[in-house]
Amino acid sequence: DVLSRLYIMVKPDGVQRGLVGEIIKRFESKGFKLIALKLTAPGKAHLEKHYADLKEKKFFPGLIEYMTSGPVVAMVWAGKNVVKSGRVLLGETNPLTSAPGTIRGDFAIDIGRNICHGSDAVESAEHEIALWFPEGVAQYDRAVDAWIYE
Ligand code: DAT
Ligand code: MG
Repeated sequence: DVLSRLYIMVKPDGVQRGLVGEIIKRFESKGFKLIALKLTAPGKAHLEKHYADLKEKKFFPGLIEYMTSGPVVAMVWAGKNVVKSGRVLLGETNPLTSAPGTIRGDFAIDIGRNICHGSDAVESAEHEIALWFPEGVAQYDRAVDAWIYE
């Protein structure tokens, strides 16, 4: 993992429930660097691409319907081990087994309303970043990095 990039998406329920700031805050406070951010409402075809590996699952149609029910907030975070670390911040797929202190553990109940997406590996993250940010991401230095990384 080491220096990598992570695709995070506040799902329609997270946006509706006013949890965008809360989710951004957790990644910001941790020390990760925000390199892309947008509110967007893509159609069915785009979300079917995003969740292509789940298209045989019985919950797939419901998942796509939910994901197209309102705008999402798409973002890219960069940092050391950001994929592994991001999955920890997010919690388990099922909020029921997500520890308190995690995003899903603190703010969600149902698996089909788990408020936030996070890439599960470095390769899928890069694939998702290309899908959601074809325009590219920002590149900038942060003076504070010297106080986050040894
Ligand atoms: P994650 O979002 O933790 O990476 P995933 O990639 O396996 O989990 O699934 C994507 C989303 O699909 C997940 O956030 C919620 C939904 N989902 C997964 N398993 C499900 C299930 N058994 N029933 C209903 N929805 C499910
Ligand atoms: Mg996944």
